[in-house]
Amino acid sequence: MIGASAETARIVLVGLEDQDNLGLRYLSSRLRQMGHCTRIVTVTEGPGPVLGAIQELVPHIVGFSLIFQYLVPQFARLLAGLRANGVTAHFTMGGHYASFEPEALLAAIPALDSVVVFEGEDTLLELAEHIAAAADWRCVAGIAYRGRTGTTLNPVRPGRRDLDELPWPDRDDIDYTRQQLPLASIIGGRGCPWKCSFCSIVTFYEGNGTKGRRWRDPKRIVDEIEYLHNERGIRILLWQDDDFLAGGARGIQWAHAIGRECIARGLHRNVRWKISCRSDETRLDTLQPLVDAGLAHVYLGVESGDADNLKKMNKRETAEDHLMAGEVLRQLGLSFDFGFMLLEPWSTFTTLRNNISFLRRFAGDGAAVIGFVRLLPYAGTAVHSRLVAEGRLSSHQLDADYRFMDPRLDAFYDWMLAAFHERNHSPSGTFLLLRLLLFETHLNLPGNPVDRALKEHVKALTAVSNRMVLDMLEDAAEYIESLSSVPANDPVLESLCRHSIAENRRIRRDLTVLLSGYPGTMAYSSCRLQPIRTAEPRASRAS
Ligand code: B12
Ligand code: SF4
Repeated sequence: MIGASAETARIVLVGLEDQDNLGLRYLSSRLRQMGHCTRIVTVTEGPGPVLGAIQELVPHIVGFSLIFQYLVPQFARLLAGLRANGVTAHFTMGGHYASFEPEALLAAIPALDSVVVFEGEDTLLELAEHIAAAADWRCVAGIAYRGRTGTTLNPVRPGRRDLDELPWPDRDDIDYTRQQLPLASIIGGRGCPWKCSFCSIVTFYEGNGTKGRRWRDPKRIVDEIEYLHNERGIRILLWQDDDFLAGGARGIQWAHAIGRECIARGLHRNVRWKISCRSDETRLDTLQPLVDAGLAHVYLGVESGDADNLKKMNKRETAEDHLMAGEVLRQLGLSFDFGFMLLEPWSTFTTLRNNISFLRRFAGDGAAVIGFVRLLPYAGTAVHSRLVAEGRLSSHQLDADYRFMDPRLDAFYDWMLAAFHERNHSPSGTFLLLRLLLFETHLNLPGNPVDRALKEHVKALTAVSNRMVLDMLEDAAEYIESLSSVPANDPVLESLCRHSIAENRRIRRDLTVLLSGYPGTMAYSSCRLQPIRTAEPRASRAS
């Protein structure tokens, strides 16, 4: 039925938008390509802004993007609020969690009419056209809905092989020029050939038969970059490919082809890139051509420095790979940050200690800010299935959770959340500020020359903050391991927690003093815009 509807469909799209939400923006551009009318709204706690958009557009469908599983309760409240306000449009939802657990989602959100599984561009289009034409939408491939005898899951719609058939994401409503340093998200390909046990990327794209990596054409990608720079003023590109260099020699050739094309069009002078990749791909000969083309920042999926953890995570990498990657990034003079899961469901005090000493070697010098979480078993991942098989998966409002094998590690985790919440998870906490400052002080753009003194100062402060965290982690781990069980309100742990918070505040004060001398920096604005938050919830999501 695609394209056959005489009726123009009206669709409001709702989702979280920390950075450009490319999922929603690809959905919107595909719908617009076929002549339909869309509006994108950022999800909020109350129904206000979404309701406003609905009242203006009077949509046939409201589509919600659930890429983050932890947002289920917030979406449930939002949808209930919209229904309570008299909205009768068809409500559908898509994204990773929605694709893996459509039945649970329909049960959790009674206001939902359907769920779109896996990539949604063509399914949402067909659904919208059926609904706008008042035709029966229950036959649309790639959706789930409540049938008479339970959830009906229609046959999955096969994904497109050729991503170049899709129009560029719809960015019409974004005013990039309002940003201090305009930055945009872009995606060069979809999927990843690796099989890390905590990651849902593999199973998500396996789900609609597009397993592996699909690349867009480098020249067309650079057309999009050229448009973003020339027409929209973009200076920083955030590549949202999960692993930009995935795919072996072919993946590297593809990345280099983009780099060459950027240089040929002169874009390397004014546009800088951030990519995500693996440590074993972080080699001088691979990255140097990308640095020449504009690469400025790398996010490394390190995840662990302990051999047993890395095996459980199926990372197929070693601590040495990570350390070598760190050296390459230092040699190239790039700023970098990294994902790290200090604890995973099979952790022991030995793996914990190994991780702490790895972090000291990896970033003790302050080249990157040390942050850490605990592995969460997201739906669609091998870890999730393994915990189900072991009978260890617990769940709170659909947010999957677990307890450690050694209950003292639960006590350690609770302590860790309280001790570092302010530093690691507050919107203007030391972690985010130092990350931003490391990025800014390495960024070499015309009109934004590197300030060497500030750069050295930031690195030194980062080293102080990192060492404080590692010392605290070590002390708490050693103390807890020496106990047979951990009493509630243990005075030693409480004192360590207070000490950690006080030390972090001292470092943050030094940072504020330093920043007051650099009022032109993004970090300064970010620090002023967001006062520090002091709450210390035991939120499993903060992991
Ligand atoms: C960019 C990104 C971010 C950005 C935010 C992006 C934004 N929207 O603001 C940042 C860096 C902030 C981020 C943070 C986090 N992220 Co993130 N992130 C991504 C990433 C790498 C790319 C998203 C993207 O652009 N995809 C490309 C588009 C085209 O695909 P898509 O979003 O899946 O959309 C398609 C379909 O899902 C579907 N669809 C999606 N929405 C809808 C809606 C409707 C109505 C329909 C019909 C269809 C549909 O159709 C779309 C088009 O085909 C994904 C991985 C990935 N490849 O998707 C992880 C991912 C979404 N992140 C993930 C996680 C875990 C996190 C964090 C929790 C990490 C952490 N521990 O802190 C945080 C939480 C963020 C927060 N604010 O609370 C997980 C989510 C797992 C889960 N099930 O919850 C993912 C899947 C990574 C992974 N490998 O596991 N993230
Ligand atoms: S964690 Fe990264 S490398 Fe591993 S499967 Fe996911 S996207 Fe690929």
